[in-house]
Amino acid sequence: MAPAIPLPTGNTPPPHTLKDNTGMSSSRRDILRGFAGITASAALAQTAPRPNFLVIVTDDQGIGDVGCYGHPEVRTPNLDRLAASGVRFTQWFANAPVCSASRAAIMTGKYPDRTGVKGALPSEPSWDVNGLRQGEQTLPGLLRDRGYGTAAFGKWHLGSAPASRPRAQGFDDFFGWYSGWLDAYSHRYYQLGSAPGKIFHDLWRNETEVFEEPAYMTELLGREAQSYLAKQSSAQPFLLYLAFGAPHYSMMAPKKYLDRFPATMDRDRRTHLAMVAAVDDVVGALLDQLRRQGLDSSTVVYYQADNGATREVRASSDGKPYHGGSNEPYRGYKLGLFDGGMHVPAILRAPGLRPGQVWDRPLISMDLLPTFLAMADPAAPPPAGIDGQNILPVLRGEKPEHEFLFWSHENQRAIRQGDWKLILNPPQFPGEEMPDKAWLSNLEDDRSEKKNLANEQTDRVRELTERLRAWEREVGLSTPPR
Ligand SMILES: [Ca+2]
Repeated sequence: MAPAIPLPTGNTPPPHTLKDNTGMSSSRRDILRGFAGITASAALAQTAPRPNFLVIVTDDQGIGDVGCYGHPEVRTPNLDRLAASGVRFTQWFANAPVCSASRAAIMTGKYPDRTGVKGALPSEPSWDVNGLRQGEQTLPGLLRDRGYGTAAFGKWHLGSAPASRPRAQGFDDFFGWYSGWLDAYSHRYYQLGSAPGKIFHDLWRNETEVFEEPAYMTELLGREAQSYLAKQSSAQPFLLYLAFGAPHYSMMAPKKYLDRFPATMDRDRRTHLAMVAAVDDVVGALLDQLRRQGLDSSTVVYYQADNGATREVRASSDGKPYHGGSNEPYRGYKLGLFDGGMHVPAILRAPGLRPGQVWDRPLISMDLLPTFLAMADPAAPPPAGIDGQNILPVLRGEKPEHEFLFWSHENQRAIRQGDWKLILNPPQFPGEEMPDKAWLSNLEDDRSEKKNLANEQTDRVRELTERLRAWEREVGLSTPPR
């Protein structure tokens, strides 16, 4: 057994009441004790083979769209099983409230603004959209340098220009699409919204366009991922990055998944949950495949959503703001910097991590690259030029969490320090009043960001704003008008 890890001293937050995966209440102190079971990286180096990585990213799935986050109408038994065998994070943050920027942070370990990938990249049949830059240091590239086989399946959305494509960014194999979304059966991108008309086929194996018989996209990705895993052995470690296009529009699901939910359920909610159920079935098949291969104890499985559920009208079946996804209990949606936009579900199962734990302090997607690199190569120094940090010492209580976290989206800015969060130019969603231009919340007291404390805490607003301005300068962002 690993020795007990002492609790961090100093700026320790007060005990939080929360529930573990067995439904029993426990305190933060107990959770930290639970993390005494995390294997120290030095021990990993001596005793464990280099782990494989299965990284699963879903698209526009809210934290209220996963059963183990306390939403009983959702059917995700396999994600729930993953949580029971790993660590479920209740304050995991995407680095952006939208697809491309969020994925750029996963790939690079940096704030997206540093990578040049902002917001959602356009979808064009000219295959020349610039995304990740040539020479970018990426998670797959760093692992490939260390002898890993690397594959990306599913939605890329990090650029279709040759230098930005998966195989130029560290992946050996690619099966998927470059665009922001596809028709789930014909594998065609189609423009929705104010300027419809652009429709083109977008499915590729490496650099070659491939055509499939009509097949439900989530199941097609499951087929490819399972086939990839079936070829793996302990001879060479691998990274499989599996990015589902669900439950993003196009909102479609086969009958067998729809039939799991009552016909009386709201139409869009039912379709949304059916799409999630299809993803969950694939997750289950992959976990089973790892076990059959004898690879489950040597494979890190990580799951997160790229951003929160959306409110976009173009996702809905009735021409009204979409309501099929849920970010409850958080305020806001995709494209906004209230927590609902980027406070996402996330689960990590890893060798040495005690199963069935819940971590309730903030972590962020840009931490994945240094964390996985440390697992793969404990002797490697932290990569230069990144913003993320290895989370294992944080979980062991040896290192503090990030003192500050920052987000940008268009003219919105947000900063979090401890439980304080300031948003400048916060978003207005349909049916809500226009929020004040500076919105300060204490997330410990008000996790739904309902009450603006900016007028009561002017010094704090000024200090946090100064920090935000310094961060803008550091990552090369301009200061938007307010
Ligand atoms: Ca997304």
